[in-house]
Amino acid sequence: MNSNNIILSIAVVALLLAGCSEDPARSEATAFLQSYSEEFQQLAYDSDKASWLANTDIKPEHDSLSVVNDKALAVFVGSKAVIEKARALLEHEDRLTDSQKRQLGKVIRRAAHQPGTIPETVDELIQANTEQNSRLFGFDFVIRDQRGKAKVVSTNEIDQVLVESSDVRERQAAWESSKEVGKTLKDGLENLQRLRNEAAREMGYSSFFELEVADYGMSVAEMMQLMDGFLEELRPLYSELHTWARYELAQRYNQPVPDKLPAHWLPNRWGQNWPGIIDAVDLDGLYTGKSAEWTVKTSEDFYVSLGFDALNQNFWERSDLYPVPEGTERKKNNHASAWHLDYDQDYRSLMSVVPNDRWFRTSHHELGHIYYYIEYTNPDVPLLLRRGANRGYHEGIGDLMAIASSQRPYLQQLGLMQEDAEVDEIQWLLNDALSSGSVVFIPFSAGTMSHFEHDLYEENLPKDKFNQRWWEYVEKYQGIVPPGPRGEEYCDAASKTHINNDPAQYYDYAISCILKFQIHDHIARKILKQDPRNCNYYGNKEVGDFLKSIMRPGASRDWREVLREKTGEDLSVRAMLEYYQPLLEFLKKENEGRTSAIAEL
Ligand code: X8Z
Ligand code: ZN
Repeated sequence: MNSNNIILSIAVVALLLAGCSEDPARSEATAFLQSYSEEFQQLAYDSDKASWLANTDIKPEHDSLSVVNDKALAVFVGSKAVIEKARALLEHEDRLTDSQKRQLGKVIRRAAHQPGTIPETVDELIQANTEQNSRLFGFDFVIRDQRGKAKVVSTNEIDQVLVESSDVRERQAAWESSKEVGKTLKDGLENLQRLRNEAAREMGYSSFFELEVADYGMSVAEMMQLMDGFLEELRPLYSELHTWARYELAQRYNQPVPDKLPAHWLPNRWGQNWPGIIDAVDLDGLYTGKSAEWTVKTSEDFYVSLGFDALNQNFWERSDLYPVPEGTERKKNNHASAWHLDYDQDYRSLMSVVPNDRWFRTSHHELGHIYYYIEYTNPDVPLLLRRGANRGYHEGIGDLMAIASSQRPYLQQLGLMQEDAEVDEIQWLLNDALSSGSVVFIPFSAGTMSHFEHDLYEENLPKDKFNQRWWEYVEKYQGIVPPGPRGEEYCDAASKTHINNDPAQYYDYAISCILKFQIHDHIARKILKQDPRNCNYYGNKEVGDFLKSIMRPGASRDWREVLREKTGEDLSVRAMLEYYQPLLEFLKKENEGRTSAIAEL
């Protein structure tokens, strides 16, 4: 055999070997990811179980237990060995599979929340997170009656005053009471700002904000551009709604028409949605005589009608779905959430459902998260990719079902509305634009929240500017002003749950809002062949299959590709603007001769 033949033979053998055995870089990644996932699953489960207890029964001993478990998880996910191995594997990126690269990205970003190279900071951060949560949800909100007698109230009760009362003084008292909690959270927020940034910067991110944005495969500048684009394109519609509301509410409260909307005039503590303003559409009234249990069961039934399975026994036994009965000492986190504790069959929801429109929608929203968990918990999706295509998708599925559940044909089918009920289409649409996750939500989510958190982390906003900056953005984006001076003794941003315990991620909701209109538009027009403003998903298995095809791969596919494949479009406000087009025409006429207080951005 001459030397040429020898070289040829080696090449043939190498080719054959390459064909039948895996690239060593891939095998190494497979082995690492498998052992990481197994350990992660166990530790995360322990940490989630302890955290569940700390959120459903707030007391110091549960906080301590949660801290211990969080630390054990952090020691593992942030360990130097994990960071070094993941980085080393990513050095040969081109030899890894797409799934491996995605999983390693998740490993790195998880480590960046708690890098083991700065253990004191990580310990402090875990302690501070837990304390902030307990301070937020352990807080006693107090309202004084006309005789000055103080009464401890729940946030559900504060919300009820803000939705129902037409007494401006009573409204102001409720609104002010809802902001008191912020004062107690201000030092904690400053501490968290420092610790979160230290952790992210240790791993090379410019800030904690950049770390959270990185999960979308986007830079901070790209994310802020996306938010600013949403704000600009929806501004004309928002401006008309804002003008309309100024005049409408001034008349209702018998006050002069203000330039900017006073915060306490609005039916939500942050002005993020304005439900219940339209007299012609009494959605809360639909739920008179219904129970909280009915609300959650009806949401489940909606999903089941589309071909999803019934929720497992574990969900019904372990979830904490209703307010703590009066006279009970226990305190719980009163903000709705959905949990996937073991990345497998232990999924639960934490809510405080009472039978009204807000909780009807919220219950659909939370079950959207739960059904997403169920769908991507399948053998094709590795544990680390059991997530939404991006976090916005996770928020979007349940919100989509909330839009679907508020469509008239569905409400009629449930018997909540008479078949022959006379409905003023435009008033219905107007109510819809003011409801949660709709037009008035964008200035809050893409504007106030995203810009404030951007500044908090990216610019290290100093504590003595927290409140000033917050209100600057509330006025600029939402056209809302406080009822009186709000100096730096307050921290009104921190009265919003997410600022404390779901930080630097509120753009998720803005994205989910835009996205859900695109998916809804596709379902209504292409699958149901019905009007997107008047359609019924109930019982349609094709709709269910379409949703499952989005949910089932979890985070194993690129979110942009999924959107393009499923709707034929990139992320765009088109569908949302079309949905509200008749409303824009109506409001322009309605507002003729009135001045707008919403300037162009
Ligand atoms: O926090 C939530 C959900 C839990 S993931 C209830 N939402 C945002 C909020 O309440 O501020 C849903 C819409 C926006
Ligand atoms: Zn959610």
